[in-house]
Amino acid sequence: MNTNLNTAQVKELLEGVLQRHFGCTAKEASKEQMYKAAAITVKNMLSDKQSEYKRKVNKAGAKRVYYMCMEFLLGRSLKTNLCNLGLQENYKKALKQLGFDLEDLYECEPDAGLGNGGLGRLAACFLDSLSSLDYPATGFSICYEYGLFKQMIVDGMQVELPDVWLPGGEVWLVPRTDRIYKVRMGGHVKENWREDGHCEILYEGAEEIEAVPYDMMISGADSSAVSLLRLWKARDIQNFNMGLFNQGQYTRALENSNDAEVISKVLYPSDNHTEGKLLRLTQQYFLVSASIQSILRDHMAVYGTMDNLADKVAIHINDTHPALCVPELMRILVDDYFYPWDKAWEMVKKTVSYTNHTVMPEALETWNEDLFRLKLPRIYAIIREINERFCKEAWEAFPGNWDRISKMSIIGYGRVRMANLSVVGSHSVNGVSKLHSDILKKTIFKDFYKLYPDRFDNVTNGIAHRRWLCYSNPELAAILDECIGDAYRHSPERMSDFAKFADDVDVQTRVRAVKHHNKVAFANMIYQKTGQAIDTHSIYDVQIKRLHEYKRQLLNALNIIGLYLDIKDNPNLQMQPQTFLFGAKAAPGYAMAKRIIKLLCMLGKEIDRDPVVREKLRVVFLENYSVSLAEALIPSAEISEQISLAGKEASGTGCMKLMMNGALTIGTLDGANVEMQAAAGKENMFIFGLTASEVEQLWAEGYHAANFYTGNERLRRIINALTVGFAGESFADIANYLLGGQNGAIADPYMCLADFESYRLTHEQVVEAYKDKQRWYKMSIYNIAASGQFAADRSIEEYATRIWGLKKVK
Ligand code: 26W
Repeated sequence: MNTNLNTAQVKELLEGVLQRHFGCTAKEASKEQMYKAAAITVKNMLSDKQSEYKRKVNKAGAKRVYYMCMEFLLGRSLKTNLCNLGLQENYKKALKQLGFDLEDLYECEPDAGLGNGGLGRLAACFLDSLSSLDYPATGFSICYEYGLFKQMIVDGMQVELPDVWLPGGEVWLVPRTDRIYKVRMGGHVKENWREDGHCEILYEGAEEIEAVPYDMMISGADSSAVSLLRLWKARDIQNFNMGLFNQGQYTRALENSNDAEVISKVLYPSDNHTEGKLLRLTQQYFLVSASIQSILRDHMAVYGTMDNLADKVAIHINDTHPALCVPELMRILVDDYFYPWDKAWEMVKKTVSYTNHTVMPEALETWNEDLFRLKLPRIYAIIREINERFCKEAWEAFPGNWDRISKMSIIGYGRVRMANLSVVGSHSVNGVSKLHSDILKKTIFKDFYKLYPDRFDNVTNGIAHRRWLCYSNPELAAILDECIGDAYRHSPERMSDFAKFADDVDVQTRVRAVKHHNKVAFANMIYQKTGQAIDTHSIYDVQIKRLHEYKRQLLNALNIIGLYLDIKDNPNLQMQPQTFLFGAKAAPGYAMAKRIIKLLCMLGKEIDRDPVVREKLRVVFLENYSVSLAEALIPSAEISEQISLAGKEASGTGCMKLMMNGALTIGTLDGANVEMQAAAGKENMFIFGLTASEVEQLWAEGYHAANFYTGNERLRRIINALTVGFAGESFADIANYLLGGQNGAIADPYMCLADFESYRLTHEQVVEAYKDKQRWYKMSIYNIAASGQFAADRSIEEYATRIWGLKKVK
């Protein structure tokens, strides 16, 4: 299908879809119907384009990458697709003629929130780049009926509501009932040695579940490629009682049919924390088994042999969640295609690669061995075999070193360790920032690094710069277009040319005017939605990310309390008005995270009640932080808070989005901040606090949080104020958490108190710098110019060349 449509053709398409799908004319259509009609026209174009691209890839015999991930945090699609296809203007005009405003239609689309945070959003940004750079790619995930919960704040408390995204979101999905696979779980396996020398594996009493694919087309910007995102939905076949159904007892027949379908019901809402629940393991195997079957079927259809699998297929496991790809691929190669073990193992390792996204110990997945064996008996047997052979290899490398080998073993102390499985079964293991990749080699994968030094690599994360800059901040992008031309839209490294304009007062003034325009737009949006008023002349100081102790929203809160006390002490205090904006969801079972949300809300409430304070200081907790909210907020942000305890944040990607939109960063030397500072220049970022090695050292020496309390009067007052509380609620529990004294827990485990003074002083410098607008916007321009390095296009080129061995197909 032609994607060069003029306005009349767009109109005709829209009217046709309205008529066929909704039986109405444009005059009769509601906004929702028109949104759906627009989405359907785009989906159809992309489907055609995708088929055409697939033919080209097959003809070229090109290698493909399959990106396996339990999460894809896509957000909305209509705007990105129209922009990528260059159709936004013509759709706008056509819709206007039909009596609709395209911006209004964008608002009709629900976010596809099939992810928790960084990991899932990265996967979405990567598919965008893969399409834009003409690499053949497919993403695999689960078609959760409910994505990440909707957050409501009631009296300062987070309340979770189900995220019903499918009415409205389903228009992007193409059900492929011709590509259903069966996934087997439970039961027993038996071996049957046949006369031809092959061992047949028989499954007895196993449960069979159908995996039904729903495909989404992921467009690229002015490219030939369209990536496919295949989402699996579980369908029960066994428990559905056909007998009853035929007898007309519909409801009874349906009663049992939900068992297996819970697999794709809901996304687990915890980030960086495993719960070890059997359903989660079931989800993981369901995703892996259906996807590997789909990959191999398509491969056979094109090549008719598995022998060249590793030359034509790259399978990437995004964190350990899809690590069962390794034994599942072994299973099919050995059991179904009768490859000898060693040959199959070489193929698997050559095919699979793995990215680690966190070093938080509570995020490392391990499964109870007995549970695992019962649920996945064949996979368990295969992992045993992999492990036995691996331990022999390790023994040869480290003879007699039991201790080391038992740490590296895939099964140990009654647990199946997914990280070890991932390292052993991949040819490449990478971290997501320089610092993180170094930490991996020094800590959790130290022994593996000794054994396989060449296997370890780094690919620093990146973001979809077209979505996060060009499409969500078009005014800023227009300044770049004018100053340096628009080549950066496809070659983000070209953004560095913008540095030449850092001292140009006219450009500074324009960047400032755009920032102000975006601040006003955001304030208006929030006012309309919630009635909360934001002072557009205050500085927008933004911390947006999942709520986690290590990310230290609490450190930010402590500093705000200090400022609050200052104003209470001296109501005439002259200061730059500051608005602290927070967006964060807490995992539903994460008590401390929920308390910190409450603290931020109550602090905001107390300040709001005080007419003197609220002129100078505001705390706004934005409900239900999501991709769409981020797209509206980030263009307006002035200060970016990246204040995790050094060594904990693997990379961070919000930091990159904020930098690219001209915010200045206050941060620790953690994750990608380290490389951001190197790129933008020391003088253009505000770095504070302990470094990762200082943190290690302080732990080793013994960290005594209470010493910081007794030694710092300001901190003492702040923590005492926590105990007294805000808006009628005491936060003595948080004071205790910081100072220890309860149940022998470590006091202040993320060292907020150790970093407090350095944070406070640096924050003062940031606000001081804001006074000099010329200096501020010079720094801002340097940051924007340096941010091209953090585009996902750069990350994907690195993966494609160094790890996956892909070639572009144009
Ligand atoms: C099993 C529970 C669980 C769920 C999610 C464990 C771990 C995760 C993710 C790996 C957590 C995550 O999203 N990590 C983030 O990944 C981003 C993309 O690489 C990084 O930028 C963030 O620093 C990292 O926290």
